[in-house]
Amino acid sequence: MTVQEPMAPDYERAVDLMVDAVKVVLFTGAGMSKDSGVDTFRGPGGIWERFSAADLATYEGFIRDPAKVWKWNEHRRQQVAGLTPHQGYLALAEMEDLFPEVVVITQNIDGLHARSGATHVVELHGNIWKVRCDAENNTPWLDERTEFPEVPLHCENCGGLLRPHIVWFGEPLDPMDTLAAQAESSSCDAMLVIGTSAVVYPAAGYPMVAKQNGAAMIEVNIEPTPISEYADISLFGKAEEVLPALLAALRERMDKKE
Ligand code: BV8
Repeated sequence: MTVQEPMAPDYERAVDLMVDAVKVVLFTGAGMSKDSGVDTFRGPGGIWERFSAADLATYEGFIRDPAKVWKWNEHRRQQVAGLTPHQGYLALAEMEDLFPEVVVITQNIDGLHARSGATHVVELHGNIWKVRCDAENNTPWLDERTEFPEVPLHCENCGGLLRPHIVWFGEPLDPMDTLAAQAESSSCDAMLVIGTSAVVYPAAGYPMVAKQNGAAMIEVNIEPTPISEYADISLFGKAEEVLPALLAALRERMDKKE
């Protein structure tokens, strides 16, 4: 059986689906940051092939060994701190000039969307640069240190454990974020689904919410995923290459329209 090679991206068809959109949602996963040097979770060399999600991305794992989770957090902060968002990130930020409403819904915790100029970002799984007190379960605050004086970190207020403001497996997402993601996904005209294996829920459900509410769903990935069959079109290629090419095709079509 010959494995069908993914087709070259059909940008004109993607532009047909997006050009008249009023609201566009940009839904992203770890593959969006791969070209900036951030490891993905699944697939060749992925994080969960090398590290245990149970130890590093669950509350039980954190309570079992908080120092180990804080060392892991410190390592990922150091991996992300000096990174420059690639051209694909900048292309997404520039889409805010092309459409009346652009909302980013990301599963990523690296903060690269905001760093690239995106102005409306819903971070479904939290943010690696925020912490909160586990004992007081209070409002998270920004903590941008890439080296910690001691691990685990303790709350200066009550002495309890600090925890990363990250959503671990088995933990609920912030209701404010799920409400926003549901509202934006169900009212957008087009959704770009970029760099996600679409296996983690409830996040992976939002592209289907968009589709069921009549939006055009356009996937950007290096390989097919479980939602490829539901996408109006899949643009196969790297985010740092496909997104600038898509932006250029959109600009060209919009200039002609004027
Ligand atoms: C919850 C922490 C309930 C942050 C993460 C059985 C069936 C179904 C669901 C479940 C189940 N058992 C348990 C569940 C629920 C579980 C879940 O979905 N598990 C999955 C794995 C089966 N979900 C949860 O636990 C969620 N919480 O359900 O709570 C609840 C309700 C009320 C009260 C109590 C509890 C919480 C989920 C969040 C977990 N936290 N991470 C961090 O450390 O980063 S998840 C982790 O996976 C990351 O957040 C990541 O973003 C997310 C999804 O992964 P992707 O982003 O898609 O990345 P991945 O590596 O998988 O894929 C990369 C993609 O990019 C690939 O497709 C690749 O082809 C592509 N790519 C690669 N290079 C490029 C590229 N694309 C473009 N360009 C490139 N260059």
